[in-house]
Amino acid sequence: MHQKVTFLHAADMHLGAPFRGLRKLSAEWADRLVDASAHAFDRLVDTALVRQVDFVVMAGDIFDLAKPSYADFMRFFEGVKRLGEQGIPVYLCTGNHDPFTSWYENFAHMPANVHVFAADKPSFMLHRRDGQPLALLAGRGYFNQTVSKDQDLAEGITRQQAEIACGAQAPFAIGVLHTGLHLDTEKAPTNPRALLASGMDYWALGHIHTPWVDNDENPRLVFPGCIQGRDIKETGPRGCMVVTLEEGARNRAEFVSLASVVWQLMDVDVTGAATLSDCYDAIVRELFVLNGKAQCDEMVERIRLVGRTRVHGLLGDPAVVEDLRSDLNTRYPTFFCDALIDATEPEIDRVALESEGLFLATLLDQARQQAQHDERLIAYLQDEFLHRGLRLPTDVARKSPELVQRAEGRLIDLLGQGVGADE
Ligand SMILES: [Mn+2]
Repeated sequence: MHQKVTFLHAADMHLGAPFRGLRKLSAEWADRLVDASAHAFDRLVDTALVRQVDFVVMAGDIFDLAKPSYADFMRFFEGVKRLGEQGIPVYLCTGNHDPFTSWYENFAHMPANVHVFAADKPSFMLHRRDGQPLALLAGRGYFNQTVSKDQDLAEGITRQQAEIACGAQAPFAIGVLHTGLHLDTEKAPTNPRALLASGMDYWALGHIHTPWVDNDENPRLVFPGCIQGRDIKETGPRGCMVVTLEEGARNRAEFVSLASVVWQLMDVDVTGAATLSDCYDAIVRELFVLNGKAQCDEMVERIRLVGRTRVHGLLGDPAVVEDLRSDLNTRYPTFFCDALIDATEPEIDRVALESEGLFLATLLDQARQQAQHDERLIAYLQDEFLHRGLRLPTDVARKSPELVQRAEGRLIDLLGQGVGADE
């Protein structure tokens, strides 16, 4: 019979994260996000119970701080205890936020189902089911906050070493590390090829906050990401992986969303909006569309208004934009817009301008003709950059249509404001 193991792989829970940046804008939303982290952790425990996993692996940064608050510690303690009551062990390693040295005192008080990997050397554990070896677990945690970037935490972690240390063979072998892998070379990096050659079936990794797998078809190196996004750099759903390893089959890592507040960056196209109220309606429509896709209760979003609109001039006034933002935040309490950015362009009525034969129309026509000859435009820019001792960015050719459009908008704005005119 083919053996099979199912486990929950989580990392970077960052319990107690203070959401400092957001706190300056809205204390209420910063508090909501602190709660959201704790709720995401509770949901993690619920997921493990509902899925009846064999065990849970946590790959570091369980707490945001080296010295967690009593409330955060108890939240964690109660959660892992609930797992223990259903016979589910937890195998964990420490991370750079909550290294071994600062946790050490607290380990003595962990429920008996929690097993912590050593941090001064590789350590090995054997998980049994019905008395039979099912999985070897091998890992090593962060010892203190500054593991040297030359120190390879994966060194000595192989299936063979695990078999020797545990005095047993098992159908599955799982590595557990908090590492930057090759994605963050500042934080205990290690070589992915060496991990794949170690004889481990699966590496449960932590540190990278965005979900990442080395291979969609057969994931072996996996970051589940953080369980709750902390700022606008951590957009989209966040959660954990439910992993199934089966003899003779490919690995499966199913992402399970846990965050109740999701961060989003959104562009709202307000092309053709004739009034501020049209802009407002366009934003609200887009908010609900995005929220439907985001699998979350609440959303913090950063909105960029784009497109050509008659209200471009009005939106140039920061007070107007701020009014629009605060109106949104008052009327829709499940969404919070942390910043509203105007990136609109003025509406150009070319036909009208050209028929009047204005200076502006002639100018725009010239600009448009120039823009159509890409190589001439690039040569001109090349000269201008050289003249100033600068190197022309390599992506300028690809971006040129967008740059020309922006330059055009800027020109119309400046002429409209009378810049350069005698005053
Ligand atoms: Mn982290």
